[in-house]
Formats: sequence, C-alpha cells, structure tokens
Amino acid sequence: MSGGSSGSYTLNGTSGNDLFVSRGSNDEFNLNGGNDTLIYNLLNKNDATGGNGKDSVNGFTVMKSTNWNTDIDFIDVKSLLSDQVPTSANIKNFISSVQVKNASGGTDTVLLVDRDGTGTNYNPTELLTLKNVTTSVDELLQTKQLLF
Ligand SMILES: [Ca+2]
Ligand SMILES: [Ca+2]
Repeated sequence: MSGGSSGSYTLNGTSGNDLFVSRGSNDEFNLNGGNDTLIYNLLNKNDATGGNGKDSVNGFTVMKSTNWNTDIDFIDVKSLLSDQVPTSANIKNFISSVQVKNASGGTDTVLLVDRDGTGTNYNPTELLTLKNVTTSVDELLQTKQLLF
C-alpha cells in the first residue's frame, strides 16, 4: 500500500505482513502487527528527503533478542540511496538517528537522511519518526532491520 502524494495521509496496515511505500505526503503508517516493511524510494532527486516528506510510524517493533520475532519490522532505503554507494562502513553518513521526548512523555526515535553523505549538497533531514520506540541506527543495523 502506498502513501499519498501530498498533504498528510494515514495508512492502516493489517495484522499480517504489509509493504508500506512512502510517497510525497507526510504519511502516518499504522503497522498493526506482523513483519512490515517501509519502503523509501527516490521520488525527487532535488529534495533532501528524496521527495518523501516527513513520515511517522506507529507500532514499529525492534528485535530485542536474537530470536526471530513475528512482529519485527523493516525500513528499506535501497532505492532512496540508489544514487549513492552505501556500505556497512559508511551507511551512518547517510542515515542517522536522534531520540526525542514526545508529547505523552514517551520517547520517539527520529531517523534522518543525508542524501549525499559526506557531500555538501544535503544535510541530515528528518525522514521518519518511530513513535514510542527507543532505538538507534546502530541497533537497526545490528538487527538487520535497516536495509540499504
Ligand atoms: Ca511520505
Ligand atoms: Ca502489519
């Protein structure tokens, strides 16, 4: 299922495994359980988020042990970074994270994208907020939930 092209848009997933594709709107993805994947494509080559807006997701689940968990979810930025050469050694030049307190007193994790890494055309720009999730790019790389 795909987000909207402009404005804001809410997408409600099923309890099964869903594919959510970001589009130009500020999408709110409600995962609702299952192994869901959020896909970020390069929609606009001249935009700091690749034309994806600023999205948020409810129900993102981080793998907290080595056991497979039927609820863990994935973020796929392969296409978003397709004009770069991200590797495990430099991926953190492109994707970074900050943790922020939210209005209800919990913690959100905000993922930022810098489309040209150490290049100077782009700076880290908010892409996706994982609502009520405390994690980091390091952890998502370790659990292989960030696909690049
Ligand atoms: Ca979007
Ligand atoms: Ca789902």
